[in-house]
Amino acid sequence: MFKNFICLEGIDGSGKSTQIASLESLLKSRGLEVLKIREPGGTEISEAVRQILLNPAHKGKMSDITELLLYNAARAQLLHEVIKPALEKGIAVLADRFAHSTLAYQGYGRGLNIDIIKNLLHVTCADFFPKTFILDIPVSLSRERQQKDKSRGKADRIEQEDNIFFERVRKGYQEIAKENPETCILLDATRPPEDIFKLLVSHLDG
Ligand code: Z5A
Repeated sequence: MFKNFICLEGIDGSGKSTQIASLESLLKSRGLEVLKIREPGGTEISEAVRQILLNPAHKGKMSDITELLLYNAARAQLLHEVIKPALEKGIAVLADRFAHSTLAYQGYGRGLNIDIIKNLLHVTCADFFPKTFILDIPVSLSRERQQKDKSRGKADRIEQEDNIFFERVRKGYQEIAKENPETCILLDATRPPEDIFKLLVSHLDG
């Protein structure tokens, strides 16, 4: 695990972008150079893969295995072009989603074999795994926040899944945190953003 590689995970609307913005300001105020990334995407190739993955026109057509491999293809390219070079230069990398999204969505959500996914993630990421904070909210609150957020466009292919799918993803994240207490911290993200941020920083500094 890389100390300067930090990832925020959670279901849609759990507040990842909000916490990343606060974390970016804090790390910069501490004199660190910071790079923000979001998955899938972040390179020309990975952004092209993102368009394929999230396109609502592919709903019902894309196989679960294709989905699994495309998320990992986008990630492999991002690691190669952006994350590894940045970490090697001492730049702090803040990630909006990383490998645990694949375990939660494709593993627990889609029901693909967890051990196969873990092996695939080792092929994709080698030893590049971040310190991870999982923002935990009920699916009903996730939906509420999505509806309130007027800046959002039409729901993408994954957002169009039903609540039962997102319940499985949420449980998956809870399971991942239980299995990896050293590297994955589960935070109650129903609390106000400032409270969540204080907790997050106390874990980072502790
Ligand atoms: N996916 C996958 O299946 N497998 C993979 O391996 C990977 C991804 C990497 C990418 O979506 C989709 O790909 C994602 C998982 C899947 N699909 N889903 N669903 P994306 O990149 O387009 O979007 P997102 O990552 O899901 O999240 P988001 O919409 O950007 O949400 P967020 O960053 O977590 O939340 P936010 O923008 O910070 O906050 C949402 C709203 O809530 C906003 O109005 C805030 O002001 C408000 N907010 C935030 N925090 C709070 C608190 N604490 N209280 C009250 N209100 C708050």
